[in-house]
Amino acid sequence: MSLEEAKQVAANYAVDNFVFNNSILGIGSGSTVVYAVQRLAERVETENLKVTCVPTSFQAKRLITKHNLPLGELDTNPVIELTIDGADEVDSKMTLIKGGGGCLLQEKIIASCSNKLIVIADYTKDAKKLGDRYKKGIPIEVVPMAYVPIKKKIEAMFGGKAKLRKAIAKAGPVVTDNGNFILDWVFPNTDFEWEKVNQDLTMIPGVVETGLFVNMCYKAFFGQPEGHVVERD
Ligand code: DER
Repeated sequence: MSLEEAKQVAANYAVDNFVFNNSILGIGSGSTVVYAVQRLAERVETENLKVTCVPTSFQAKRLITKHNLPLGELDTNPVIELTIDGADEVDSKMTLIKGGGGCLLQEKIIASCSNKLIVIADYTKDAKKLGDRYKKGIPIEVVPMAYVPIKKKIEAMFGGKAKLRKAIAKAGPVVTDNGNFILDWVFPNTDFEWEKVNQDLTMIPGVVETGLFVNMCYKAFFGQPEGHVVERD
């Protein structure tokens, strides 16, 4: 089974087993969630399922409207039953690294307004320790005017290297949906207490949010090469 098929089997499992009629859903960002929205659209079509979908990014909003799913927003739907989202890595304590797609701020806001956050991913995201598999570092969204002092503070406080995320199809840095920059902090191989690290990082003036999701994930589903799904919680 390919990685894409592994993503799809995880996405289908989550949508088929955790999405119920009249749900307010948070829709995450990235490539795995695309399969979840496709499956959701199939269920709406075949079962006349009633759902409202609250996006976590420009990409998620486009995905929802592309599939003619009812679009919601936090103003009118401040409490979300279930958010389905991807992740860059999940450790043994269910701490997530998110933000590989640059959408971590709205993803974390929506996750914080959700009764349950379910992560869907392929088997390469399942790790014992953060950093075992995902080597690009923890994404940290920062106010552009402060990215250099923030970078220096992070490196002084925790070691490693915090790199400004460069755009591919544009000269200069990636600019998020919220108009900010992203520093990818490649951290040293240390047994960090991630809840404390997350708190310390967010206390740095100019840090908007981190891609560390601590104690936020209800369950994670990993599609396997053999075609089945492994569930962790
Ligand atoms: O940016 C994000 O947080 C995405 O959810 C990312 O972590 C997962 O993206 P993928 O499904 O394309 O691997």
